[in-house]
Formats: sequence, C-alpha cells, structure tokens
Amino acid sequence: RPVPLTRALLSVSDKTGLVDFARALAARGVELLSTGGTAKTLREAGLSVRDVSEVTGFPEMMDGRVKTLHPKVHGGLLALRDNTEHLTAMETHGIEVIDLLVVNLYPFEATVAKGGDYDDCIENIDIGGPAMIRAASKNHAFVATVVDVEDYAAVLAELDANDGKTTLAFRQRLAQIAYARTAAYDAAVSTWMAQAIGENAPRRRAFAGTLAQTLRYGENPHQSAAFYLDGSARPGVATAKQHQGKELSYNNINDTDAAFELVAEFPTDAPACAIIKHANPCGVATGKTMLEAYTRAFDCDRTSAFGGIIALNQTLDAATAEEICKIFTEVVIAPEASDEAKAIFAAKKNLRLLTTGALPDPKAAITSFRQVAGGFLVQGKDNGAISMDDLKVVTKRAPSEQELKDLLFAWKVAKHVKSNAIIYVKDGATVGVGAGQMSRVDSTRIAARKAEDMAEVMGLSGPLTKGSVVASDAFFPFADGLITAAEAGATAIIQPGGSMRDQDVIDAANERGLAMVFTGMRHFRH
Ligand code: 93A
Repeated sequence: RPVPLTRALLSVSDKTGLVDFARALAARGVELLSTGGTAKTLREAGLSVRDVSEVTGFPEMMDGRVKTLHPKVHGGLLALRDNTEHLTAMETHGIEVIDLLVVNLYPFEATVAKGGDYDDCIENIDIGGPAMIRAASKNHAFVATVVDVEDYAAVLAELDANDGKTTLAFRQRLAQIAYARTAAYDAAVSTWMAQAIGENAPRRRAFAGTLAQTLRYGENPHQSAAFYLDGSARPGVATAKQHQGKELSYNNINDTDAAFELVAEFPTDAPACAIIKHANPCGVATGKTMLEAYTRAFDCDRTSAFGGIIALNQTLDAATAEEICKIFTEVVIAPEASDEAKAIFAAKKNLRLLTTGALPDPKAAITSFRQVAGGFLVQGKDNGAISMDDLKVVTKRAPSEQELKDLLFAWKVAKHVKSNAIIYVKDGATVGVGAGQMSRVDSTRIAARKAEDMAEVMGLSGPLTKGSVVASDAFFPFADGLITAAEAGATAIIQPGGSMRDQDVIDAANERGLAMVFTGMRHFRH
C-alpha cells in the first residue's frame, strides 16, 4: 500500500541536515508543520512552514513541555485512513492527516554524558517526541516515522523510487527503528535514575542501548557485531577518545573494558598498570612511577603480554610510552596522555591510544547482564570491597604489614580474574596469575608454574612466587591448593573462608607457618 506524502511534521533537537531535507520535501509538494525552534530554522532558510501551535490552537507552554501533546497532532498521526469512523472523527474535529513524522529527541544521553545536574537531566527527558514517535510508528500502515538524521536520504530515495509515495515495507522498517529508539531512550533514563539514586538492584531495570558503531566482526570473523551505548556515560572504552590506530575490534573493546575497570580499583595517588589478555590480567602492578608500574606488570608474564591491552590509572607519560613501544600492544587506555607520549605513539601506526578523562568508580551501582537462551541473567555489578577492618586472621601467625598490603592488592586483582582465580603478589605487583580453571588447585599450580617460567626467562634463581602472598577468589575446598601455594614460596593467604574443611586449610597453613586472613566475601567471576 504505497501512501502519498502530503504533510510532514518536523520537530528535531539535532538540526543537522534539517534544512536540506525539508527543502527536498517541499520541492516534492509536501506541506511542512513544525515546532518552535525547528520552524524558526526552516523559516530562516526561506522555507514556508505552519506552526504546530497554529494547528493545535494552543501556544507552546510550560517551557515547551507541552507543544505537540494535542489531539490535532496525535489524531493526525493515529487515524486510520481507511476507517470511516476515524475519518468522521477527523472531519468533526478538524484534524488533518500527517503522513511523515520527523523527530529527534531532546538530547538526554548527551546531557548525562556531559555531566548535567539532576534538574538538567530531568528537563531533557522528552515526552512529546516519544509520544509522537510511538503513535506514528503504531500507524505505520499509513505513516512514515524518521528518528535518525541518517535516514533522511533514504526517505527521499524512497519517494523518488515510488512516485512520491512510501511503501509499507519501508514504513515497517522505519517503525522498527523508531521503537528501538524510544526503548533505548527510556532505558537510558532508567539507567541514569538508578545511578542517580544509587539503585543497582537487578529488578525492574530496562535494557536497551543506542548503536554507537557497527563492528567489522564479532569474536570471530564469521560473527556480525555492533557496539551499543547504554546512556550511562561511565568513563571507559565507551566514552574514550581514540587518538590513533585502526578501529577497535569486538575483542579489543571487551579486553579494554576489563583492563580499565581493573586499574580503576587502585587509588589515583599511586601509578598502577594492568595488562590484559583474553579478558584476564597477565600482569598488574603499582609503582613509584608509571614506568615502574608498567615494567613490573610486564615482568609478571612477559610472554602473555605480547599483543595485550594496557590500562593505566594515571597519565601516560613519555617514558612509559617509549617502554610500551618495545613490544607489540593492541590498545593503551589511560585517563590522559601527555603530548610527548602521544608523539612517541604516533610512530606506531597500529597501536590504538584511548583517553577517557576520568576513571570509572568501582563502587558505583551498575547493573550487568548476560544473555542465556531465551533471556537475560541480570545482577548488580560486583562492586564489593573490603578494608583492613573486615579481615579476620585465622592462623597463629598474623600477616606482617607488607603482607597485609599485598594481600589487599591481590584481593582487588582477584575480583577481575575469571574463576577459579589465584593471584600471587609481591611488593604491589602480581607475580603469578591462575585464571579460569575448573579446579582451584589447577589455578594455583598454573600460576606458580608460570612464575617459574618467568624466573627462567628473566634469568633469576628461584620462582617469582618466593616470598609472595596469595589471593583466592573463593574458599579453598581442600588444603591441596594452599599447600601448592606454600610450596611455591607463598607466605600469606587471603580468601573468603566458609568451606566445610576450613579447619583442614587453617591447620595446613599453621603447619607451614603461613598467615591467613578471611574476607567473608567472595569474588566469583564467570
Ligand atoms: O517537552 S516535550 O516533551 N513536549 C512536547 O510536547 C514536545 N513536542 C516535541 N518535547 C517535545 N518535542 C521535542 O521538541 C521534539 O522531540 C524535539 O526534540 C524538540 C524540538 O523542539 P524545537 O522544534 O522547538 O527545537
């Protein structure tokens, strides 16, 4: 059912491309209706426009909160043109048909992104726009709805290909896009409100996003992929400025996120660096300088760091940039980068540099979700954190001050390692990471073995784990994991506790002179 286009209502916040599009519509004999700012722009361009306020007989009022919310507008969008009752109602009430709706909404997401205050964000919740979009899209049997500047050209092409009419298939496609937009818009409002009031309960939350970019492919080249924004503007890969290098891939985005969220755990007063491979850290360290932090993170597992993703919690400086350039790295993300560092990276064409201006707050209330067949699993993001006061010493020997510092460092890293996670740490740097194994003792062994390999690579005598401390993301179900760690040279352990065999594990620690603390909190990550 091709529908001729006689009248269009244009009401847009983003006026990009508006004048050219409207002029092209007018040239095809389409009458233009418009709201205040949009009408003004069109008039200034010499186009003739009817004001919506003239159509409704009401002025725009209440700071524009009420401008298109009127039966003359909504009747014109919703009336079925082949229904005699609807046609009679139109005639009785002097309602004219609107065949094309062009709306883009108040910039709510952009207001959140630029840090608008509460009232600012509230004022940028568009009501009339989504109401019209939903009405026009419902009536796609007769009405075409455009919500995206990108689609203006397609509308003109459609009109030209169909003798000034739009086809049903075209209007259906536009309606589908339009509902995606209103769903994403309201989800962004809900996400922002949850954040504003500190609510991360997974119930009654909406999930939708706005397309940021289509990606070349997904985890593998035969999978299609895209990147969506949830409207929260959390500092990270979604908000980052990319200074150089080719487009980020799906895996890059995922790993960069993991890296930056991890490094944000560490206070900004000490430089910290995390190197990520396949969403797990292969080295995390703090240092007196960023260069030292990077070097120590790199030394945890020089082999795996090749082709990795590096996150810094402070400015990337020239010395660190130069050191990073010595091996192949996919992405570097940091709050800032000095001009010198940028200049050094410029020589490495394939290296992507991202800056975010800020670190994400690890304690913020965020909802995370994952897909399963037929649904989503939803939970509050793991923002659990412990302090010295939460630790319970369960062994005869209490940890030394240095051990305690390292235990807390290891515990923070453990939260970001896939379970079963075992992390060996020495002097504020990981020296062995065991990730994603199906048995905890295997993670303990793998991390220790890698530390032995690394010692060999570096020409050191004895494994890096000698004199280290160990974090386990969940309790040791048996003593074997702890014994393995002790044999690798660990002197202190941090773990949640809570196993049926806690006493066996404590006994094994005491026999070997280890200090152990329980956190009472676990950090599963699957
Ligand atoms: O404040 S609103 O929710 N109330 C309305 O009745 C209304 N009608 C259109 N916002 C409303 N709009 C929005 O105004 C549109 O979605 C568009 O974003 C904007 C265009 O306003 P102007 O033409 O004055 O620039």
